[in-house]
Amino acid sequence: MSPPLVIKNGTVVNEDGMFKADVLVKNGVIVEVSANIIPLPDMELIDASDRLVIPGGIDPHTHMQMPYMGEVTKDDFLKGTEAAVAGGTTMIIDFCCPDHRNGESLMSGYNRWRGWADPKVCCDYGLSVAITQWRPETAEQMALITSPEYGVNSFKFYMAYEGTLMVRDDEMYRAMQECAKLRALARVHCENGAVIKEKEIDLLAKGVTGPEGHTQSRPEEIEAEATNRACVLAAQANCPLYVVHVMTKGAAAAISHHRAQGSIVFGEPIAAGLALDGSHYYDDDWLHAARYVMSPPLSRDPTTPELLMKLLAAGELHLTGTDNCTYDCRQKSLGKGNFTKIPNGINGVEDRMSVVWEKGVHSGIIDPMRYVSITSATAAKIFNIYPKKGRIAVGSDADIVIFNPNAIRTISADTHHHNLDFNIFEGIQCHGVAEITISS
Ligand code: DUC
Ligand code: ZN
Ligand code: ZN
Repeated sequence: MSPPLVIKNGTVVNEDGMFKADVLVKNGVIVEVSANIIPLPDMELIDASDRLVIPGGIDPHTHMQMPYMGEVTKDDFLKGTEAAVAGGTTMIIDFCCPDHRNGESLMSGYNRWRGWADPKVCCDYGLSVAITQWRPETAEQMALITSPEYGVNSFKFYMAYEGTLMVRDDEMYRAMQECAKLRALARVHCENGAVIKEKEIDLLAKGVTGPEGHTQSRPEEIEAEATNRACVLAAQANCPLYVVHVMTKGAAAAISHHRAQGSIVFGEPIAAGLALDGSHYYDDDWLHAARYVMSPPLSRDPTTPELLMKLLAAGELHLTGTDNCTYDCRQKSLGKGNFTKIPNGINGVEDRMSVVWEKGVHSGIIDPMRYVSITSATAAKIFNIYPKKGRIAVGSDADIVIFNPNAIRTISADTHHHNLDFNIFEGIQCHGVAEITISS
């Protein structure tokens, strides 16, 4: 049991206001937020002068320890959550992918993921459960896993990765109807897996084998088309929709269009998409280019990252994640000679809080309150854990970051906490550093 903790002299920032206040924490919960709390001798004290006191980040999109294509992502639930906490994130929502296509029940997959995560995590976490096939037993299993005992309230659908994770439109539509019945959220990876597969075949036949083939097989229009289709199917099923990793202007435009029709759609850009563009896929160094291979790919339009931030500012997009899915250089090298074999994934969970501050607040596009909204509060609301998470207030969990907006740090694999031998943000200078992270 930790002693009570007083955070003095800081500026508390919530999504709807910022003010000078001290914060008192007891037993993992915030018990007082007021001016001039006098610390007692048995209390731990943090002086937050010139610092912001913000809700711990919630990263709604990670793949820790994920088995895929015979490999497992390098950040397990220990290293991944260590990296998260080091960067000011105190909760992740990870994707549990049961082998449902081969008959594994959703509950068995859920138990597998809990078995990996529970002994290792050093912050709170939740699970979104992927449905990779519609089977006679799927509806019943969805109902069971969304019961209060298990706490799942969202499902994930992949419109890519044919033959492994991808669901057909009819399957997704059926499952979305079920989501609507259960009042669960449908989260969708929007790409056209069938067309991508044909494009990959064509490119390889033409001798395009390097990482540039990855982006060429996935034109931006394909993400926009799939995003539109997901929005249409969700509206037909009367189901709220959450589009994961919005990477392109076209995908963002599809979301805006459907929101304007009255559909409930949330859009999640990721740290990588807010800071980087697809020019990396054409780097002369094969390994450099391969490190950025993820799906959907980084946008080929260099003006996309800033526009995505502006759409977050305008409320057209809603929250930020990372798609943290780390494969190291050895694993990336499995795709030498055939870009389709490069494991898809990038880092982000450690650097999101700094990258979003740099590209959003430091650049002058958003204010600190909007920053809190897009890094924690909106995620907490969408996943029904607000204001326990995502707010500095009496009764909220003591997931708190002491954030120094004046500090500068340069991102590097030499200093990061990931279990990864590179960092896609290498060399980027960020104003804004999570100096102390309190998890409960
Ligand atoms: N995209 C990736 O790049 N990796 C993991 C899964 C995904 O959708
Ligand atoms: Zn995805
Ligand atoms: Zn993902």
